[in-house]
Parts: sequence; structure tokens; C-alpha cells
Amino acid sequence: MQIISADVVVTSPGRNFVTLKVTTDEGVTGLGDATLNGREQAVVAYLRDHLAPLLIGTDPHRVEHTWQSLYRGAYWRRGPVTMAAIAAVDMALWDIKAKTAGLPLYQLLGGASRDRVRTYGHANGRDIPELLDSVRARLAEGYPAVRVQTGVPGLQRVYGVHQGTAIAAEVDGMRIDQLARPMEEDWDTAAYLRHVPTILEAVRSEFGAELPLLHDAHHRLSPQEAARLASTVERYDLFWLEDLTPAENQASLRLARQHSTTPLAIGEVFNTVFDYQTLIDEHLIDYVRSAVTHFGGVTPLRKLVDYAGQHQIRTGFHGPEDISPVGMAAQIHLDLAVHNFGIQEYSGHTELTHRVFRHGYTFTDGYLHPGDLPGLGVELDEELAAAHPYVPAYLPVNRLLDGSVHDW
Ligand code: CS2
Ligand code: MG
Repeated sequence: MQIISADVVVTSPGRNFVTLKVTTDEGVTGLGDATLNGREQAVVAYLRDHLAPLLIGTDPHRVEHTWQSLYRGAYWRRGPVTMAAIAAVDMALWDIKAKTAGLPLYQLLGGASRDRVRTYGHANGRDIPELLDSVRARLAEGYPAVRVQTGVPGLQRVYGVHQGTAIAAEVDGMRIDQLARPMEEDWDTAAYLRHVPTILEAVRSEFGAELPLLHDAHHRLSPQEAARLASTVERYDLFWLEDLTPAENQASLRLARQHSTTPLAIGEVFNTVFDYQTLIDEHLIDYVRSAVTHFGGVTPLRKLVDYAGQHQIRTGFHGPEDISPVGMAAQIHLDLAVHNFGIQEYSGHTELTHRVFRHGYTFTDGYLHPGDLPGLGVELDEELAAAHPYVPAYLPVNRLLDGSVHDW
């Protein structure tokens, strides 16, 4: 079997998605997700101009060899653009391999280790009453766990707070056609640190002590602030506290670990195992977050999961709307198969997105299952995809009250 074409499809059914479609001389095709929110076109160029030509004429079954060739052959390694492009190739080759075998991907990854995949949904509100209503809505949809985010008193626009549906084709309340320039959000860490305990206190008193609660600090705190927050919220028994501090400096998590037993999750912006080494070797985290789309694909992510598992660290793959149904399908197969599974983030997608990417995975009463279609189980409606062309859109930027830029 040989690859005869590798085509990049960019579509925007409410938000931008980048998909690689690999076709073989035997007519078997494979799909891969290469969506990098806010920098999509950089990955398109990397795929279209640099990787696709190298794939023509190669054997799609040589998944490991192709991954190593693309990673080592570039000389320049790592980084979100490179690893998203390689991820799309890797997913597509696994899709082809599993389709050729007539098996769903999870069967090639060791088979099912569980019956279904537990998820968590996003609850948010500008204030606490809105947040409580949003938690009720997620529970009514069957989510067994909920991430809680709200506005911060005194701040106008904060990450993770948008009105209306949980399945947002929006970024923090803005439609994609309103993001041709980065939306400005504002931030005040002191106000945020004062506010978080009141959020958790309100949710715990309304919904009780047993509901698994998650909160995302979104890379905004210094190591000292992170340690203080992890310690302050310990009494609320969170399922996890996410992205406490920008963890390029992995050692900075030591302080939080010394001051709290609150479970920590990190890694949605990490793209190789080297981003995690200190965090895993010193057990500074409890969950690894990288999505298959941003970590170079199924091949490296399953290796990371095994490495993390040696330290009793579990998975919590990133699963917002900007992971396409192709990337989501790939990680649900992994979720079902790996032993040290933790939880899967699942924001869902819009109805139009589900029509562009017809998929075999199911979401029922808060649990996912990849289904048993051969391969990833996803089909791309290229005609419908073409009807929704790319829309230039940036992620927001964060500013402190003095106007200086801060992590978003
Ligand atoms: C967030 C993401 O889901 C999460 O945990 O951190 O929504 C993140 O803001 C987006 O994926 C950025 O594109
Ligand atoms: Mg996050």
C-alpha cells in the first residue's frame, strides 16, 4: 500500500479546524486533526509545504518509522506548530492501519480497559448565580464532573466565561467573525485569588461535597500565587486544579506541591515528553493534559501515558471545542484503551460541526465511547467543509490593570 495524496482541508463551521486527509493507492483514506487555535495557517503551511510532499509514495503502515522520520528529519524539533502537523499525519496513518485491519483504533491499542469514558463539562457564569445555573445545566446533561469558572468582581471580561450554551462556537462570548484582532480581556490576580474560594464555597454548599469539581487557573499565577491557591482550595476537595502556573519552569510546581495535596493537572500547551520530565519524575502533577492533536499524535501520546503511569499519574486529555471531532475521536480511543485513564474533557461541538465531521463516537449521560467503526470512525464531508471557509481569528490577550500584557 502506498500514499498517493495528502490534502489539507481548512473549514470553519463556527470555528476553524485544520484536517489532513491521506489517501492510499488502495482507496483507503485516513484523517488527522491539525487544529492549533489562533495559529491554524502556520500548521497548514507546515503540512502542505513541508510534510505532505514527503508522504507521497511511502507505506502508510510504517507509523512509527514515519513519525520518527518527520520528527528527526526536520532538524528543528518540538513546538506546537511542528507537533500539530506531525500529529495529523500520525492520526491519519493510525486511521488507515485500523481501517485496513477492519478494527476500531482502540483494538489496536490493546483493546478496551473500561466500558466507557468519564467526562467533565464546562460550567461558567459572569457571577455565582449564573454559575450555579450552569452547573445545574451540565448535571442535567449527565456530566459526572464539572469545571467551574466565573467572572471576577471588578473585571469586565475574563477567560472561560461566555453566555449561553456550553457548546460555544465562540471564544469567551465572542463569535469567530469578531476575533479578526485579539480580544482584550482584563486580569487582576489579587482579585481572582480572593474570589476563587467564594466560588467553590457556593458550589459546594449548593451541590454538596461529592460532585467532582475542577477549576482552570489558565497559566496565570506565579509559583507563590499558585502554591497559595492550591493551599487555600484544599478544603474544597477538587478533582483537580489546572494550569496553576506557566510550567515552562517545571520546578516551579514544587512550591505548590509542598503546600497542598490538591490534585494538579497540567500540559494542554505541552507538545513533547520533555515538557513533562521534571513534573513526572518528581510527581509534581497528578494528571497529564496534552491532547493528541498538540502532542504529535497517538504514537507519542500513548508513550507519555505509559511513562506517567509509572508514577501513578493519570490522563485528563484536553477536549475543548477547538479539538476537532477527528482529534477527539483519536483520544477517546486512547481513553478507552489505556489503564491509567483519569477523565476526558468534553465541551462537545456545534450541530454544524458534527455534520461536517460525521463520527462514530457517542456521548451518553456524561460518558463517551469511541464506537466500533473501523479506524477513528470519522468521515469528513468535504463539500460541507468547503461551504464554510477559514475565518481569521485570534485567541484573546490578557492585560493587567496597568495595561501590561499577562498570560491569557
Ligand atoms: C482551556 C481551553 O479547555 C481548557 O482547559 O484551557 O479552552 C483553552 O483555553 C483553549 O483550548 C485555547 O484554544
Ligand atoms: Mg485549560
